[in-house]
Amino acid sequence: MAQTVGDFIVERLHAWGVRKMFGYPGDGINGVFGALNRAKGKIEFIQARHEEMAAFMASAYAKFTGELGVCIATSGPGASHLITGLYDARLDHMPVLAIVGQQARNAMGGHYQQEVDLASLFKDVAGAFVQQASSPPQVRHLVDRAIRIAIAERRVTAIILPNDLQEETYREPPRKHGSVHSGVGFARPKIEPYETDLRRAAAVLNAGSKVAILVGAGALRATDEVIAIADKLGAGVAKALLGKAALPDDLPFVTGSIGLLGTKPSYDMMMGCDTLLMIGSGFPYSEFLPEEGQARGVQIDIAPDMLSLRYPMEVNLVGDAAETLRLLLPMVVHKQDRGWRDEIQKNVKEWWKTLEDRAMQPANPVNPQRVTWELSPRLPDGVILTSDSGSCANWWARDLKIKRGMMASLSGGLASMGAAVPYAIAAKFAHPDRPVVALVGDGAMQMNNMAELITVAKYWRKWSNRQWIVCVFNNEDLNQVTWEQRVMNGDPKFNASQEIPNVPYHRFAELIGLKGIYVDDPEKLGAAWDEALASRRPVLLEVKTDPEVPPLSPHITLEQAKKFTETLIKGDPREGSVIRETARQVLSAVLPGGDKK
Ligand SMILES: Cc1ncc(C[n+]2csc(CCOP(=O)(O)OP(=O)(O)O)c2C)c(N)n1
Ligand SMILES: [Mg+2]
Repeated sequence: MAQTVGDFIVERLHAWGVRKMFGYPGDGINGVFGALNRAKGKIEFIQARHEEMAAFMASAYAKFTGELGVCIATSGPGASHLITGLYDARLDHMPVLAIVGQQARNAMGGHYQQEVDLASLFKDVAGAFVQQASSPPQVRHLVDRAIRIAIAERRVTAIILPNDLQEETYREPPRKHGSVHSGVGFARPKIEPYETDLRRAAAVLNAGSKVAILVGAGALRATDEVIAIADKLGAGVAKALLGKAALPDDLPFVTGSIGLLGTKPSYDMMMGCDTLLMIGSGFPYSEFLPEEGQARGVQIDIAPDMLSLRYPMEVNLVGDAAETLRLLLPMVVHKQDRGWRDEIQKNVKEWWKTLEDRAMQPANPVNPQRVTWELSPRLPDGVILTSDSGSCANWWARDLKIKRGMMASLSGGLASMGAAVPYAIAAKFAHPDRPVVALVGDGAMQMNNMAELITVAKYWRKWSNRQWIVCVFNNEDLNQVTWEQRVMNGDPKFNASQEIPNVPYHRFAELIGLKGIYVDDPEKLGAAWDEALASRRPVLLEVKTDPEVPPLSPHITLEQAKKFTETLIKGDPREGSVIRETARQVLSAVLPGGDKK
């Protein structure tokens, strides 16, 4: 049989090194699925329950491997379902290629079934490169460009394939005017700044006496270099959410997460520093960085458009984090005065005690902080950690003490619900030998993570390491937003929008062949984690957690405290228990390190 366009595409993807593809079938893309079948496993197809989940998987696969993530869907609804997952990749700068079907060329423009203007639909999310194919010889350069641009620019790209074209016999581009003759391959360049700019950066860093470092996902492969420069500068290091695994939390000068999900030592360090060194981070909230004019700034980022975006920097260096730091290190002088660092280390030590105190506070029935607190010392080597968006992301960011060699990621820029389980599945396809733990709220579980457990049930036997655990925080509430309504808006909890049904998640897991564990007693949490980690079958650990434990930012402004008090005056439906729980935690957070505004 002659090679079809579908066969050629599969062949070409393979030539580019693609070995895995996440997706869902449909007649708009059958020509490529037929080719995948004929290719006999050269590229493994992983079937999700929903195209959005396949796109999250492609995004997470790119995060956990550093390679291109690929997702595939049919025309119309399949293609439109991909969009949110693709935005996740787009906002976190991940290289992802989406391959989608389209109606037959002769039908297009005919208000035909499942005909959607996909080039327009994908134009924003895949703006770096989106093209609809119209003839066989065109497909070669569409694949080559879509992949090269995705990898080189760390962007999302898309190819739209009319279904009849997929079945046509492939033809190479003819040697004549109007043909494009492209090729395969890309070698990542070494990106580093000029020496004069490095010297300017070193001068700023050497002049400072209180240096704060902020690292993000761009520093994930620069752990040793960040430690080395932090040591020389006598600095502390805060970590943006996507940079959680950049530095281990057992280093005494690592202040942990920053921002709304952040820690007090990170906040205090930023408020007190005279110099800010930011490495590979797009951390969005400027109010958690020094006030303009307070500190001199140096930033290192591989993407020029991310420079001087959150804080006006004096020196902006375009470069790979590790390469740039290696060049910078010999120019930086070891600071003799370690007072600043000692202070940071003292704050960090106290903060870990505060977190333990908070985790051990009684709650009704289980304090959600204790769930992650108990997990922390039990984290297996090399574990990959994911979290959904919701209150558990606070505990994931603050309480989990990550160690060297572990990986951690979530939907950062988009902060979308529904990403934790697909991320945790992709983690297994990226590294089948590593344990995986995902934290998920009950709302996010109901939204789509529950259905994706069926994907786990389908594939887990293929994984060489079968430790795969999803921990569900069952609080019958969309808790993060409940607290945002209370604290940010001064509104009481709106039961109609916030309360969600109680579902026996662990029993659902059991129904589909996974192991289910249920805990509603804080004293049994440790043993439950031990049991889950010892299981050689994927586990759903359901914990009945208290929605009245506030997932609050480390600094609460007086303004927010006032709004919160207003909610009580307006009559929050949970007033009694809210007052009880928050008297312990919220107000204590306002008073000691509270913002003076
Ligand atoms: C797709 C999507 N829809 C809505 C939101 C807004 N949102 C953020 S967290 C959250 C609540 C999540 O509830 P749950 O999963 O139960 O976690 P909890 O906060 O209760 O721990 C909502 C609605 C979002 N981030 N993403
Ligand atoms: Mg919830």
